[in-house]
Amino acid sequence: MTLNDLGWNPRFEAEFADCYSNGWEPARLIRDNKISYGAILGDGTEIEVALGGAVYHEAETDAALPSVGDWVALEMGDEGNEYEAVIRARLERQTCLSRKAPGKGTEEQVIAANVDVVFVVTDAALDFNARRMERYFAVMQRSGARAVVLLNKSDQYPDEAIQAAKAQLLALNPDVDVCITSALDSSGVDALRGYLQPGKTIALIGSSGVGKSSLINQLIGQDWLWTGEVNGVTGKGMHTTTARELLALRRGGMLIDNPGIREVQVWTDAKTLKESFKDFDEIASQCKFHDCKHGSDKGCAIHAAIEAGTLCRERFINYLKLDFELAQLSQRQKKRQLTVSRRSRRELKSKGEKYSDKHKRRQSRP
Ligand SMILES: Nc1nc2c(ncn2[C@@H]2O[C@H](COP(=O)(O)OP(=O)(O)OP(=O)(O)O)[C@@H](O)[C@H]2O)c(=O)[nH]1
Ligand SMILES: [Mg+2]
Ligand SMILES: [Zn+2]
Repeated sequence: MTLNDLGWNPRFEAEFADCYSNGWEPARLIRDNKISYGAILGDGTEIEVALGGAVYHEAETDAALPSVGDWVALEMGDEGNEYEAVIRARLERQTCLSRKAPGKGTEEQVIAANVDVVFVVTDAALDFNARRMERYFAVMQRSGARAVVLLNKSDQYPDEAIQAAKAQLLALNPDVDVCITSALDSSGVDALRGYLQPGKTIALIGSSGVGKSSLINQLIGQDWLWTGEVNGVTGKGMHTTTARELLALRRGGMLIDNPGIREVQVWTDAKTLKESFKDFDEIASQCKFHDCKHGSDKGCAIHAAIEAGTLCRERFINYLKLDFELAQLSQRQKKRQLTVSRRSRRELKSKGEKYSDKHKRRQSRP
């Protein structure tokens, strides 16, 4: 195994020049153990590494901390240390798959770094949700990775249902690849092998229980990962994946297994959102007024298209929802910045008061 097999390229090599002169070694992070990380070296050795203080302190947000898929510079430790090496730097991400952290926060959460292809796993009916897929597409558009949707569990659905789901996906995003698979009878799995190229990283995402770990087991030809029997009562997998993990395949390519995603919160900006709704923009440009709110405005082309059946009403509503979420997110971010700067001003002020108090006292001394 070489660094290139793990995704190393001339851009990383150029960025690493200074690190080499420090005697550091490149490695890719394959597991996040919360207090330590798993890393893989160019020769394929896996080691446990600790996060260096400087990298931790320089990270302004959680998203800036090293994540699975990141390339890092390691200072190798002496034998007998608790960790075999320490992370001294994280290289710039060439692509980054992230979403907004769940809940009311405004933080970006990194799913995986330096990913080339994302397999979004769903099925033809039970898990399938066109609105959720739109969110995935928005997330992926921003990531820089190529999107492939897997309609898994094809053994459980009639062909008509599968073809209908596929047609719906292509209507939402004509550029997406759709693959029909079954991890049970391994049909369609061979077609996925084409994406497994030396040095290329594939991340699998999707709801819990859709078969991400089962598909990976099929692809690597071993029961490597735990997969879950779905509990009949709770509907949840019992051996559900709890941590993301990067697997480097001996015959080339890498796969990242992820825990099931419950909510796909969009971490994107208005520009990217617009790109994922290009067709919508084209229609909107024909509205009579350029600042049309597509509400009850006169001469609204969006409404005309919905009436004529050329634009899907649900898609329009979803766009408005996403737009609203983004507006709220940016408002919360602004508010946070405001409170942070207010707080630091207050701290400065109180420091200043303390200083002038001391000063006064000193002056009043005889
Ligand atoms: N019938 C059928 N069952 C499948 C298929 N793929 C997976 N399963 C079953 O679905 C259940 C969940 O599969 P997993 O591979 O654990 O799902 P997962 O997406 O990794 O789930 P999380 O780790 O919780 O995110 C297991 O019981 C699998 O055997 C398939 O193609 N057909
Ligand atoms: Mg799993
Ligand atoms: Zn309009």
